[in-house]
Amino acid sequence: MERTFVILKPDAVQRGLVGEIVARFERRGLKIVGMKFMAVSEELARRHYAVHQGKPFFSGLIQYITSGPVVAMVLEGTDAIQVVRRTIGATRPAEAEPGTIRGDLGLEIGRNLVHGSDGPETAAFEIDLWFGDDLVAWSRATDPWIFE
Ligand code: IDP
Ligand code: MG
Repeated sequence: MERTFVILKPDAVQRGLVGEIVARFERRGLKIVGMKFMAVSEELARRHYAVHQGKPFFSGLIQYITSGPVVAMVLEGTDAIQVVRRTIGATRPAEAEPGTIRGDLGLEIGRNLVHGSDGPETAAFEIDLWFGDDLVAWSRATDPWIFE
């Protein structure tokens, strides 16, 4: 079983899309093991997006992610990292497939609604950065009908 880290970015919260987006992950079968509604400090934003430091969009990205509250989540499931990335869709919403979150709900790269970890090392780093040990391992009643 794999875990991955997700952010519903400030535009998702401001547009009232939290329920819509969480519902897509739930329906997919992913299990919520961490979730919090929070303001993002500039320090946390810079650490989270450290790999993008120096790129032309970096300061705009920090401004975007700190511009309002977010919902941070840890999701668990079979191949959760890849499944979440594919459920979210391409970074550029205009290129994201219809049926994906970005492909159904977004238009611009700087307002692309959701973050999902891009690999096992990133997921481990991001889960630790945002949640530490503040996760809930639980047995879900539907697990046997979702996980074989
Ligand atoms: P990802 O979120 O699909 O993993 P990354 O390439 O890791 O995409 O970029 C992180 C975030 O930075 C994107 O989700 C987007 O919000 C923002 N971003 C990336 N490239 C650009 C750009 O060219 N212009 C504006 N924002 C960008
Ligand atoms: Mg990324």
